[in-house]
Amino acid sequence: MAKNWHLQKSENVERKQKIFRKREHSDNSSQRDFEIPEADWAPHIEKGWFAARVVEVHKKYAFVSPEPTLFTVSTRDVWLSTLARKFMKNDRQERNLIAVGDRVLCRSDQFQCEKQYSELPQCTVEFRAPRSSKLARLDPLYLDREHVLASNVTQLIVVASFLAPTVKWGLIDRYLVLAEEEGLEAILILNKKDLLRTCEDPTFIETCAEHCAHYEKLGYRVLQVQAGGPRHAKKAKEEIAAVFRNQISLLSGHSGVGKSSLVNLMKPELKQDVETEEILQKGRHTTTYASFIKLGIGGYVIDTPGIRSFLIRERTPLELTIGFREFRPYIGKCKYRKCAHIEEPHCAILAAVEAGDISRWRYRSYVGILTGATGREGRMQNHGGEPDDPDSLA
Ligand SMILES: Nc1nc2c(ncn2[C@@H]2O[C@H](COP(=O)(O)OP(=O)(O)O)[C@@H](O)[C@H]2O)c(=O)[nH]1
Ligand SMILES: [Mg+2]
Ligand SMILES: [Zn+2]
Repeated sequence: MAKNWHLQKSENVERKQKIFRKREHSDNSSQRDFEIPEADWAPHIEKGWFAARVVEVHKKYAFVSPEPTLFTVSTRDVWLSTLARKFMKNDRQERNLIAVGDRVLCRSDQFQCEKQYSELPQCTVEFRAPRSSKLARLDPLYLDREHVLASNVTQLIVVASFLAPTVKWGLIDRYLVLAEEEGLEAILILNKKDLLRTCEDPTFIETCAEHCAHYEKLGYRVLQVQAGGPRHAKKAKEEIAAVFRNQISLLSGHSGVGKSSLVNLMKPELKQDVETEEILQKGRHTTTYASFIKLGIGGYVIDTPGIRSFLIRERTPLELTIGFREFRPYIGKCKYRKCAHIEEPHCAILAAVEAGDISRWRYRSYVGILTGATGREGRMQNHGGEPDDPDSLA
């Protein structure tokens, strides 16, 4: 199996190089002209132009909220926006030129009657400020292109439920890799603690306790809470609020784990729909698009949709070892410079796993991501569900 992996990997490298060569030669000017540092916006600002925050991105349009100076956005003041035509090209490396959390410069279209197809005020997004951080997955339609899920967040909150749905440690690790790469603090919230209390499988309970303790040992903050469900206690609220307050948090995790329930504890400007168990079992998601929500306790949260496919772009073993913080002390200590830490002799990481200094399940996560064996769940459903649309913003 490992041999096959090496073969597959070299083919992938070749394919990737081809893509990069193509990119170098393709006209990527639309992306370049679109991104302008905020300090350089002033000469472009004319009457009717305003700074805003992207609060929701749909396929053909986005919602933005005016934000004259940073962190003054009211997510109740919503404008319907489209992207300036000149930027609607299909030669870009990113599926979406704008993402939730982007700071943008908009031109009001209030008086252009032909565009009036909504009650909301309308505008065109002319420029975007560079992103201080971004979270992206691979576009399920074009695997050489990124789908930016959110930008400019200050922390990543990975939400999982112990049960219903059962926690997937591998998914948590994939999110942690992204956080490490972006230099973002990641916090784990393990929800539905009440269900764990009534669980009758002692091995599962033990594994959960061990894994949570291990993440804490690695330096991640871990909260075990009950955000909703029957008779949920209010006392967890302050502990949760302390995590969200005055941050721009990106909430990620499978549908049904309790993300909206968590947001609703933080006095959001817009109350979030909480799925009923019945709807969840049928597999329908009401939160389809990520949205930027102002919290009454201070700060903002971006709630991401229940994404079925969370495939992160290919990484070299070196890139990936950086995403696993406990692997870092061993970087450069293997016999072979290009060691992938799979089966090579005198591998420092394999030795650390043997010695118990790196946990076996974190190591398995590493191998899963490296070989592309994890994260493909439901990719086919998604593939069929999303139309091939070059003008799509989402
Ligand atoms: N038992 C229990 N159910 C919860 C808890 N938190 C949320 N739920 C329920 O789980 C379901 C999904 O919650 P929701 O917040 O919509 O999850 P989201 O899809 O991640 O936004 C809803 O029926 C909630 O009532 C919890 O701590 N315990
Ligand atoms: Mg939700
Ligand atoms: Zn190695």
